[in-house]
Amino acid sequence: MRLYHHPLSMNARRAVMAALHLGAPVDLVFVNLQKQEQSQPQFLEMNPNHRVPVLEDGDFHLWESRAIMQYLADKTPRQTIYPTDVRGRADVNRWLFWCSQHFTPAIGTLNWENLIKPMIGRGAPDPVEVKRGETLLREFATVLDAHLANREWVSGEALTLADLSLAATFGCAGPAKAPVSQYANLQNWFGRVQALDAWQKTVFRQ
Ligand SMILES: N[C@@H](CCC(=O)N[C@@H](CS)C(=O)NCC(=O)O)C(=O)O
Repeated sequence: MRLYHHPLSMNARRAVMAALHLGAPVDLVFVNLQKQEQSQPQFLEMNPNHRVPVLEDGDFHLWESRAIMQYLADKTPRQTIYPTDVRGRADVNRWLFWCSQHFTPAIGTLNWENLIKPMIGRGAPDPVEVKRGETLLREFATVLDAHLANREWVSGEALTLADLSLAATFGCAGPAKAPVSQYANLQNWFGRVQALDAWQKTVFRQ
Protein backbone atom coordinates (compact mmCIF):
# COMPACT_ATOMS: atom_id res chain seq x y z
CA MET A 1 0.00 0.00 0.00
CA ARG A 2 1.03 3.60 -0.53
CA LEU A 3 0.14 6.51 1.70
CA TYR A 4 0.39 9.92 0.06
CA HIS A 5 1.18 12.55 2.66
CA HIS A 6 2.92 15.78 3.57
CA PRO A 7 4.90 15.92 6.85
CA LEU A 8 3.34 19.24 7.92
CA SER A 9 -0.24 18.12 7.35
CA MET A 10 -2.12 17.24 10.55
CA ASN A 11 -4.61 15.28 8.48
CA ALA A 12 -1.91 13.20 6.85
CA ARG A 13 -0.18 12.79 10.20
CA ARG A 14 -3.07 10.99 11.86
CA ALA A 15 -3.16 8.44 9.04
CA VAL A 16 0.61 8.01 9.10
CA MET A 17 0.59 7.58 12.88
CA ALA A 18 -2.11 4.92 12.63
CA ALA A 19 -0.10 3.09 9.95
CA LEU A 20 3.05 3.20 12.07
CA HIS A 21 1.34 2.15 15.28
CA LEU A 22 -0.39 -0.73 13.53
CA GLY A 23 2.76 -1.78 11.70
CA ALA A 24 0.75 -1.60 8.47
CA PRO A 25 2.76 -2.30 5.30
CA VAL A 26 2.59 1.16 3.73
CA ASP A 27 5.17 3.10 1.77
CA LEU A 28 4.98 6.84 2.38
CA VAL A 29 4.84 9.02 -0.72
CA PHE A 30 5.64 12.70 -0.27
CA VAL A 31 3.26 15.10 -2.03
CA ASN A 32 4.73 18.57 -2.47
CA LEU A 33 1.78 20.78 -1.53
CA GLN A 34 3.83 23.95 -2.01
CA LYS A 35 4.32 22.93 -5.64
CA GLN A 36 0.60 22.09 -5.97
CA GLU A 37 1.31 18.43 -6.77
CA GLN A 38 -2.07 17.65 -5.22
CA SER A 39 -3.73 19.53 -8.09
CA GLN A 40 -2.00 17.59 -10.87
CA PRO A 41 -4.30 15.38 -12.99
CA GLN A 42 -2.64 12.16 -11.76
CA PHE A 43 -3.29 13.06 -8.13
CA LEU A 44 -6.82 14.32 -8.83
CA GLU A 45 -7.64 10.91 -10.27
CA MET A 46 -6.97 9.49 -6.81
CA ASN A 47 -8.57 12.33 -4.88
CA PRO A 48 -10.66 14.95 -6.68
CA ASN A 49 -10.56 17.04 -3.48
CA HIS A 50 -6.83 17.76 -4.12
CA ARG A 51 -5.89 16.86 -0.56
CA VAL A 52 -3.63 14.54 1.39
CA PRO A 53 -3.75 11.94 2.79
CA VAL A 54 -4.68 9.34 0.21
CA LEU A 55 -4.20 5.61 0.69
CA GLU A 56 -3.59 3.46 -2.37
CA ASP A 57 -4.29 -0.22 -1.95
CA GLY A 58 -4.05 -1.84 -5.38
CA ASP A 59 -6.74 -0.21 -7.49
CA PHE A 60 -8.54 1.18 -4.43
CA HIS A 61 -7.94 4.81 -3.49
CA LEU A 62 -9.19 5.98 -0.14
CA TRP A 63 -9.21 9.59 0.98
CA GLU A 64 -10.32 11.17 4.29
CA SER A 65 -7.78 10.63 7.03
CA ARG A 66 -10.07 8.98 9.58
CA ALA A 67 -11.50 6.58 6.99
CA ILE A 68 -7.92 5.61 6.18
CA MET A 69 -7.20 5.00 9.87
CA GLN A 70 -10.25 2.75 10.17
CA TYR A 71 -9.37 0.85 6.98
CA LEU A 72 -5.80 0.23 8.09
CA ALA A 73 -6.94 -0.98 11.50
CA ASP A 74 -9.54 -3.28 9.92
CA LYS A 75 -6.86 -4.78 7.69
CA THR A 76 -4.53 -5.47 10.63
CA PRO A 77 -4.98 -8.82 12.36
CA ARG A 78 -5.15 -8.68 16.18
CA GLN A 79 -4.98 -4.87 16.26
CA THR A 80 -6.04 -3.27 19.55
CA ILE A 81 -6.71 0.39 18.67
CA TYR A 82 -10.07 0.07 16.92
CA PRO A 83 -12.47 -1.97 19.06
CA THR A 84 -14.45 -4.69 17.38
CA ASP A 85 -17.35 -4.77 19.85
CA VAL A 86 -20.28 -2.59 18.79
CA ARG A 87 -20.24 -0.16 21.72
CA GLY A 88 -16.49 0.22 21.87
CA ARG A 89 -16.37 0.92 18.15
CA ALA A 90 -19.28 3.37 18.35
CA ASP A 91 -17.48 5.29 21.07
CA VAL A 92 -14.29 5.59 19.02
CA ASN A 93 -16.34 6.57 15.95
CA ARG A 94 -18.12 9.24 17.99
CA TRP A 95 -14.77 10.90 18.82
CA LEU A 96 -13.49 10.53 15.26
CA PHE A 97 -16.56 12.38 13.95
CA TRP A 98 -16.30 14.96 16.74
CA CYS A 99 -12.68 15.48 15.86
CA SER A 100 -13.58 16.04 12.22
CA GLN A 101 -16.64 18.20 12.81
CA HIS A 102 -15.69 20.28 15.86
CA PHE A 103 -12.16 20.00 17.20
CA THR A 104 -10.23 20.17 13.92
CA PRO A 105 -12.18 23.12 12.45
CA ALA A 106 -11.55 25.07 15.68
CA ILE A 107 -7.77 24.54 15.68
CA GLY A 108 -7.72 24.51 11.86
CA THR A 109 -9.14 28.05 11.74
CA LEU A 110 -6.36 29.34 14.00
CA ASN A 111 -3.78 27.29 12.12
CA TRP A 112 -4.83 28.87 8.84
CA GLU A 113 -5.03 32.43 10.18
CA ASN A 114 -1.98 32.51 12.46
CA LEU A 115 0.40 30.11 10.73
CA ILE A 116 -0.37 29.15 7.14
CA LYS A 117 -1.67 32.43 5.74
CA PRO A 118 1.37 34.49 6.82
CA MET A 119 3.68 31.61 5.82
CA ILE A 120 2.41 31.41 2.22
CA GLY A 121 2.00 35.12 1.73
CA ARG A 122 -1.80 35.23 1.93
CA GLY A 123 -1.81 38.23 4.27
CA ALA A 124 -2.11 38.91 7.98
CA PRO A 125 -4.49 36.99 10.27
CA ASP A 126 -8.07 38.23 10.07
CA PRO A 127 -9.00 39.26 13.66
CA VAL A 128 -12.66 38.28 13.14
CA GLU A 129 -11.66 34.77 12.07
CA VAL A 130 -9.12 34.48 14.90
CA LYS A 131 -11.81 35.40 17.41
CA ARG A 132 -14.21 32.88 15.86
CA GLY A 133 -11.53 30.17 16.03
CA GLU A 134 -10.75 30.97 19.66
CA THR A 135 -14.44 30.86 20.60
CA LEU A 136 -14.85 27.46 18.94
CA LEU A 137 -11.68 26.18 20.55
CA ARG A 138 -12.76 27.29 24.02
CA GLU A 139 -16.05 25.45 23.64
CA PHE A 140 -14.61 22.17 22.40
CA ALA A 141 -11.36 22.10 24.40
CA THR A 142 -13.51 22.50 27.52
CA VAL A 143 -15.53 19.42 26.53
CA LEU A 144 -12.46 17.27 25.87
CA ASP A 145 -10.62 18.51 28.95
CA ALA A 146 -13.58 17.60 31.18
CA HIS A 147 -13.87 14.20 29.49
CA LEU A 148 -10.21 13.51 30.27
CA ALA A 149 -10.50 14.51 33.94
CA ASN A 150 -10.44 10.90 35.15
CA ARG A 151 -9.28 9.04 32.06
CA GLU A 152 -5.90 8.31 30.56
CA TRP A 153 -7.22 7.81 27.05
CA VAL A 154 -10.17 9.27 25.17
CA SER A 155 -12.09 6.03 24.65
CA GLY A 156 -11.97 3.00 26.92
CA GLU A 157 -8.95 1.93 28.92
CA ALA A 158 -6.25 2.09 26.28
CA LEU A 159 -5.01 3.99 23.25
CA THR A 160 -7.37 4.03 20.26
CA LEU A 161 -7.71 5.72 16.89
CA ALA A 162 -9.57 8.49 18.73
CA ASP A 163 -6.40 9.53 20.59
CA LEU A 164 -4.27 9.49 17.44
CA SER A 165 -6.82 11.53 15.51
CA LEU A 166 -7.36 14.17 18.19
CA ALA A 167 -3.66 14.43 19.03
CA ALA A 168 -2.72 15.02 15.38
CA THR A 169 -5.01 18.05 15.50
CA PHE A 170 -3.92 19.15 18.98
CA GLY A 171 -0.28 19.01 17.88
CA CYS A 172 -0.96 22.11 15.77
CA ALA A 173 -2.22 24.15 18.74
CA GLY A 174 1.23 25.59 19.54
CA PRO A 175 2.19 26.74 16.02
CA ALA A 176 -1.42 27.92 15.51
CA LYS A 177 -1.17 30.10 18.64
CA ALA A 178 -4.26 28.41 20.02
CA PRO A 179 -4.78 29.24 23.71
CA VAL A 180 -4.69 25.75 25.28
CA SER A 181 -2.26 26.00 28.20
CA GLN A 182 -5.06 26.17 30.80
CA TYR A 183 -6.45 22.73 29.89
CA ALA A 184 -4.42 20.56 32.27
CA ASN A 185 -6.13 17.23 31.54
CA LEU A 186 -5.77 17.78 27.84
CA GLN A 187 -2.08 18.63 28.26
CA ASN A 188 -1.44 15.51 30.37
CA TRP A 189 -3.18 13.30 27.85
CA PHE A 190 -1.23 14.93 25.02
CA GLY A 191 2.00 14.14 26.89
CA ARG A 192 1.00 10.45 26.89
CA VAL A 193 0.41 10.48 23.13
CA GLN A 194 3.69 12.32 22.54
CA ALA A 195 5.52 9.48 24.27
CA LEU A 196 4.37 7.03 21.59
CA ASP A 197 6.78 5.87 18.90
CA ALA A 198 4.23 6.74 16.23
CA TRP A 199 4.18 10.32 17.49
CA GLN A 200 7.96 10.64 17.76
CA LYS A 201 8.50 9.20 14.29
CA THR A 202 6.15 11.78 12.74
CA VAL A 203 7.60 14.87 14.43
CA PHE A 204 8.58 17.23 11.61
CA ARG A 205 12.31 17.85 11.63
CA GLN A 206 13.81 20.16 9.01
N1 LIG B 1 -10.94 16.06 5.70
C1 LIG B 1 -9.67 15.77 5.06
C2 LIG B 1 -8.85 17.05 5.05
C3 LIG B 1 -7.58 16.89 4.22
C4 LIG B 1 -6.85 18.24 4.07
O1 LIG B 1 -7.42 19.32 4.25
N2 LIG B 1 -5.56 18.16 3.70
C5 LIG B 1 -4.78 19.37 3.46
C6 LIG B 1 -3.47 19.30 4.23
S1 LIG B 1 -3.73 19.38 5.98
C7 LIG B 1 -4.41 19.45 1.97
O2 LIG B 1 -4.01 18.47 1.39
N3 LIG B 1 -4.52 20.65 1.36
C8 LIG B 1 -4.15 20.88 0.01
C9 LIG B 1 -5.14 21.69 -0.75
O3 LIG B 1 -6.15 22.13 -0.17
O4 LIG B 1 -4.94 21.90 -1.95
C10 LIG B 1 -8.97 14.63 5.80
O5 LIG B 1 -9.19 14.48 7.01
O6 LIG B 1 -8.24 13.85 5.17
